[in-house]
Amino acid sequence: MEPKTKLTLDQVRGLATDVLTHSGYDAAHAGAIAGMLHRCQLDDCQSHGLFRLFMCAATMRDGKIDGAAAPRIAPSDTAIVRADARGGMSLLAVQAGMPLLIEKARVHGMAALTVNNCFHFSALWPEVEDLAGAGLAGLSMVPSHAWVAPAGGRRGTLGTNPLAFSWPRQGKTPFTFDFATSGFARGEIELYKRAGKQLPEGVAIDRDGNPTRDPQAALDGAMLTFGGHKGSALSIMIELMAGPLIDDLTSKESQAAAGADGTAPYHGQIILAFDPDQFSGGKADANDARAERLFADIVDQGARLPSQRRYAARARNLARGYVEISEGLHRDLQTLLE
Ligand code: NDP
Ligand code: PYC
Repeated sequence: MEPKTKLTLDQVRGLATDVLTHSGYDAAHAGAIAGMLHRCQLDDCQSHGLFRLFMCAATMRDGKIDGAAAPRIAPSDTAIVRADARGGMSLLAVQAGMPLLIEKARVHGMAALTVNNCFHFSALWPEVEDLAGAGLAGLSMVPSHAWVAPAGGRRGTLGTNPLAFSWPRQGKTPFTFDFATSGFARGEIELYKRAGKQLPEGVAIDRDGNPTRDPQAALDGAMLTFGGHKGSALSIMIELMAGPLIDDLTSKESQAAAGADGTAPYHGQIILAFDPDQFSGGKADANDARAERLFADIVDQGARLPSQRRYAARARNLARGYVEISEGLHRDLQTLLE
């Protein structure tokens, strides 16, 4: 067991803000990124919590990102909200577009927020969870970099391409899932490497196309999709929906356009919002009860709902007022302040 460092929630936000400001992000971007890292760390999402500060700092050092980019929302009469991140990190553009996305979903029944020209490093669940908080079902996806081989292939073509979904529940935390369509997120492989641990079988192949459990060989070779051809097809869908559909880059194109290894991918994002009341013809309450019966049938047999671990971690960390990260990670993060 790695030794742990305890950080209060204020210390998490403070450390993130200090590193981001020191790296060259303006106050608005630093605040948005620190807020995202704080939410992830609060829920013990280690691969996309404070650990992501290395990627944020490396992206700024690389010189392609605009750390002060002010997003623009294009005027629109349709159900599509188009946000241009203008070469900055995605989060401010998402924040700028969210209120209009929610408004349009309530008017039209469904709406989409597209974000173009953004660097992207983050988890997707906070954004769809916020939609559920507004009473909407939410779906979001992004490509990343071409680290993942398609089923039957041996070469990185697809991204780790996360898919996140959230469903609002009355008086309860929403049903939410958020996962990479690769067997492991790249961030998770990096954490295995830091901890000196071997990967499980089936996550990656090495440069020669042989199965490997060695994290470095996996990073140098190609990652594999989860669920064979099924995860591969979902990953291709994400390439299309958050790439050509919205006039933005695929993972392979992002890799060519973005900076050096370790920097954030550069591409687009799509977030879809659905209004249950409009879709059900005004019968959201009755259908809500049916959804609850579905959830009950799952948990009654001892299975857990996705996000149950996260919500439990959030409640525990809020109650005790601190989170834990590995001592080595905490030490290494200090170097970003030098
Ligand atoms: P995980 O494998 O950690 O978790 C996937 C999902 O499955 C979570 O919602 C999790 O809920 C749920 N889950 C896990 N175990 C069970 C179980 N036994 N029963 C039911 N549900 C379960 O996610 P990944 O490592 O694939 O992804 C981690 C993060 O990385 C995501 O937030 C993703 O957005 C981010 N990411 C971002 C990328 C980017 O380009 N920006 C690229 C790839 C990933 P719980 O959390 O409660 O355990
Ligand atoms: O963990 O695969 C990943 C990832 C890519 C970009 C941000 N996170």
